[in-house]
Amino acid sequence: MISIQNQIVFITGASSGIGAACAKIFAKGGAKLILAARRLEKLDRLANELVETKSIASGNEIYLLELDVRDRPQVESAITALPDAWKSIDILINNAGLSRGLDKLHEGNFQDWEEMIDTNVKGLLYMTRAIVPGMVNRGRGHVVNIGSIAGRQAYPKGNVYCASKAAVRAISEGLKQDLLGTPVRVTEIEPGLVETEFSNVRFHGDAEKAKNVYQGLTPLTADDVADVVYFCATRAPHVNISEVLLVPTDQASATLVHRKE
Ligand code: NDP
Ligand code: 8X3
Repeated sequence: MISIQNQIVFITGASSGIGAACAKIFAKGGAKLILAARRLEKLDRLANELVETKSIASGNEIYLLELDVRDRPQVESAITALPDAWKSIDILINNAGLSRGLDKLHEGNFQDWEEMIDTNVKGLLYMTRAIVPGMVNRGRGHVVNIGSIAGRQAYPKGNVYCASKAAVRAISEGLKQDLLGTPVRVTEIEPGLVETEFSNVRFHGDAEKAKNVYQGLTPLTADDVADVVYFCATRAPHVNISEVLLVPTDQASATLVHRKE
């Protein structure tokens, strides 16, 4: 196991769910955190909590970025404008992502499609393109992409979300190949059902529908996923965990779950 102490960890989508849980576990390990999302007030609250709970030594160990990963010029200028002390990013966690809608493809909503593809695929690419060259030049780095079980197996009405996560899988594999010969590592984490704001966002704020997704089963928590991300990031430098599929015990595949009556 390697220490995460003083490593600079950039987490996209840190305002909620898996990203926020990653912030907490990496803070406890002594990392310096760059936390990015569109909702700056939620990042502020998380940063205060990390300082108050002494998970992090001081506010100086956290850098907050109001960032929409879909906006390429914004991504590029945010990375370029990082203060010198924050430029040498060691770990990039490409976590920002979302699903929108659960509709048959031929009845799908264009805006939902564009939001998913722009965030889950293009946003992840923009972040990777902006940060990985520095990792290659410095001869150290690790990219952790949050994919999904949905990237391995499509499910009814999941169509475009599943396609976006299949793209994350292919991009992760391609990046690993392209970085061969450098010390930069690439990991893709593919969770099954995790109870976060995910379903609430998918159903455009319909809390009842969101709750039903996890009805009768014990889903993963964001902390369960963050724990695995942390495990991957703390292996010895010669160890690259390329892919991890983690599901609740109540889930066997993207379409097969066990629910109590
Ligand atoms: P949440 O909705 O709780 O968190 C999503 C995060 O992504 C939020 O912090 C949100 O921040 C951020 N985000 C969304 N769009 C953008 C954007 N354009 N720019 C910057 N940040 C953005 O869901 P999860 O924690 O569950 O999701 C995290 C990742 O995990 C996603 O990639 C998701 O696809 C994946 N995943 C989730 C699973 C689940 O069952 N929950 C299972 C498998 C994978 P803000 O709105 O403030 O910008
Ligand atoms: C999130 C898991 O099965 O809801 O990627 O698509 S699922």
